[in-house]
Amino acid sequence: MTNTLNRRYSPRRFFSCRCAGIVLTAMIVTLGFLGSVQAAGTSKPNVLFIAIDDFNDWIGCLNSHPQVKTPHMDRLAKRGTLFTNAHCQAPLCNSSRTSLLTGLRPSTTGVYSLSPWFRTSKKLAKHVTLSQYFKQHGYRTLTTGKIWHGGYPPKPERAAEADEWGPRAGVGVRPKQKLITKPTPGGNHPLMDWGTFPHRDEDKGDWKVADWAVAKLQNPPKEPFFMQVGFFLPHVPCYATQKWFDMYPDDKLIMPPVKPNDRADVPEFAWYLHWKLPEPRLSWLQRERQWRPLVRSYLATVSFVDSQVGRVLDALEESGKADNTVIVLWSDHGWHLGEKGISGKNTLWERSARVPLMFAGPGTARAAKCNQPAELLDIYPTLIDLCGLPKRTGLEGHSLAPQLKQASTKRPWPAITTHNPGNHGVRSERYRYIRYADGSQELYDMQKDPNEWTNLASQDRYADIIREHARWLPKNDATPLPGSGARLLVRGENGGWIWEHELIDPKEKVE
Ligand SMILES: [Ca+2]
Ligand SMILES: [Ca+2]
Repeated sequence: MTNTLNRRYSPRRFFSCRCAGIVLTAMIVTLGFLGSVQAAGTSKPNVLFIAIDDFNDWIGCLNSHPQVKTPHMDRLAKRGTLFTNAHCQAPLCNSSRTSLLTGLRPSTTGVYSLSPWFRTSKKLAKHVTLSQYFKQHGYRTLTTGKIWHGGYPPKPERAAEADEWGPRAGVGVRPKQKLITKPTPGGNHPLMDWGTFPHRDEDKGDWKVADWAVAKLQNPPKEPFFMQVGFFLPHVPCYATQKWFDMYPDDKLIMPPVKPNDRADVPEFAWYLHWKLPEPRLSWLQRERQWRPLVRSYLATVSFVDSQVGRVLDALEESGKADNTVIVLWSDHGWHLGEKGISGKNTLWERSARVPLMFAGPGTARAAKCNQPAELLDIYPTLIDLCGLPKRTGLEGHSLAPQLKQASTKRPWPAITTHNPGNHGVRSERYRYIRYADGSQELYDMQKDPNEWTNLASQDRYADIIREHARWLPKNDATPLPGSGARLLVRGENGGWIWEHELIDPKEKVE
């Protein structure tokens, strides 16, 4: 035995083993060094960041509408991880996007309404946004379509936010007159329109946005890229060509479940969050026989925008860069199509807050579904992690990298949605709790009551659950930034409530 040992570990053999070990160690160190050099250079994953506007959870992979057809987004979900319980931080374009792109809650930024541009705030003038952070770490930043809201950033400030700017968001070709002949409530807003409109798909704003992204992917920059592609549909006006409507025959259309008098157990204050809007309420849609056409048009434009996502995904595949590109797809908030008696957003219910959110590419498990609560706010720190950039302090979201590796990993935080100071929805795995600025509240058991038909907040036996959710409410509600206006709701000096700078008359009839 001893001999055998001695033979095996003779000084000569030991020496040669040691030599090999040293060579091996040196090789590992060298390779490691090369690896870190590469990580600092071209081998960093690219990012394809796809935003969709006003897109609720009617996406095939979430099974929220039995008829919706979104084959391209569904295939992306299969390539990566889908978050089935993801929520926006604000049910409105400007506030939601500002939150996601700054990594800060609306209750921190004071951006609650459709204005202002957040950089008008002294505190945020130098705040490093998501794309700026990537630029600081060697990325080429490209952006097209609707990423920020409306005309933001103002033209002179664009170069500071991204290196290359493609076409801005737009409806594209439009009919000479609105297709809906009866004026819509609240001033017959030109965007409040929908229907089959004969034109070429190529003439749509979203087609042009996809075109630009495809061209860039065919000829990508030398540096790793951070490419933002923002689609406008299914935001109103929901125009699509006949072929998209043919996917949803009118006589077979399944309408969303709506309960009569659903708002009987909802605080009156909830109306104040969407007090006067251009989006018609259900009563008008029913009276004018526009409910079905709106639902059908929404579905048709969802399928059209899905096809544009497909064009961009195909271009990424063809570029050969798909395996080294992190893809994230999200929507800025949901949209009601009759539920709770309204159309549009501006609510703290699931229909307004829940959004599609999925990641694919390096660092993400394939064909995975995560039902932990997630926030759009999490996108910023998640992308930092997936791309190996240095961690950033001061962000209010939490990286979803652990859930992307293992979808069942608990995320110990609920998802919080805020609409104007003091109004918050807290979504846990099971419940949605809502607290309004006047102190009124709602609680829904989302497992037993996914349509949020029964408000449990007044039942004593839920007091502990309410307390548990209420402790997550943001502690400070930032004062709205100067220049806030459209969709702003604040308390007046004399105790009344002020909607868009006008005192609400509580006696005014809501229908
Ligand atoms: Ca939006
Ligand atoms: Ca109800």
